[in-house]
Amino acid sequence: MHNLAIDKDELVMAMANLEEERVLDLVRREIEAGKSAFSIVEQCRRGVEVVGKRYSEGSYYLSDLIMSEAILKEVMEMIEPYFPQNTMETNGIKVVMGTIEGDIHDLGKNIVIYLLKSIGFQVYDLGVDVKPEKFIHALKETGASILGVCVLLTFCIGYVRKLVDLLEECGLRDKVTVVLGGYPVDALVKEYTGVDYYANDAVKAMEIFRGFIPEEKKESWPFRA
Ligand code: B12
Repeated sequence: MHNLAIDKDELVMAMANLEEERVLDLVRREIEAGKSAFSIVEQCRRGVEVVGKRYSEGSYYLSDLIMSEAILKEVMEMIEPYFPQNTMETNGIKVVMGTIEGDIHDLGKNIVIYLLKSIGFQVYDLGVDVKPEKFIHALKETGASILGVCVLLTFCIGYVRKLVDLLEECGLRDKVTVVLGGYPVDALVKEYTGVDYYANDAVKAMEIFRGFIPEEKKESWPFRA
């Protein structure tokens, strides 16, 4: 008999090996087995992380990075309907979000934006390659109190620091909470850039944003690992 149980890392490895059909089949099976969209996206992220490692070791090429992007986009299309929708009222907390200057990676940022919008956060997406000045302008225009910044290229981390310095200069630093996300972000990067929080996966990202909603609503937060 066909065994429906999926090995814990099968999806991660199929993604890492860029086996498009297999990834989509496994995702379909995970959905049928009632796995959360949230855990599926995390497995795919881990697979794509391996793609990145193989690229930096020289065994994968740029075309393989592009392939991983295409597969991840297909997966997102498949699982989007299975994310919690409108399960809570977050009072439209405003968030300005964008990928920092010099960097065009946006898959992870778009996943976070999707999750936040689905539960009522009001997100202003500035897109990719966003200059620090443009973030400041958007914060002033919208009055948002949360700034989400995505960075994947290590040589762009300096621009994040520039952004935080600029917030200080404009007198906005105390009014805005800065959340940094992306693959290379860790405690050292947090310290260097001066941001308030950091997340390099969707689980951590959602934990941070849960902290921004009123205490009495925290129980109904829908995103758990
Ligand atoms: C797919 C990919 C691409 C795609 C990007 C497509 C797109 N639309 O984003 C393409 C092919 C275009 C690309 C291009 C390049 N890439 Co690239 N890419 C990747 C790869 C394999 C995966 C990134 C990804 O989408 N991961 C999946 C998502 C879901 O994960 P994530 O981004 O980490 O996001 C999660 C969390 O970090 C967090 N998060 C993300 N953003 C935010 C924001 C907030 C506010 C919060 C709270 C949380 C949060 O939540 C997300 C959900 O889980 C990475 C490898 C890696 N390990 O990251 C390399 C990688 C980032 N790329 C790399 C490089 C070098 C490049 C290029 C320079 C290659 C080249 N020679 O041209 C160009 C850069 C172009 C540019 N100026 O930006 C290097 C960077 C190395 C370094 N030290 O800086 C990496 C690490 C690969 C490697 N190991 O060498 N790339």
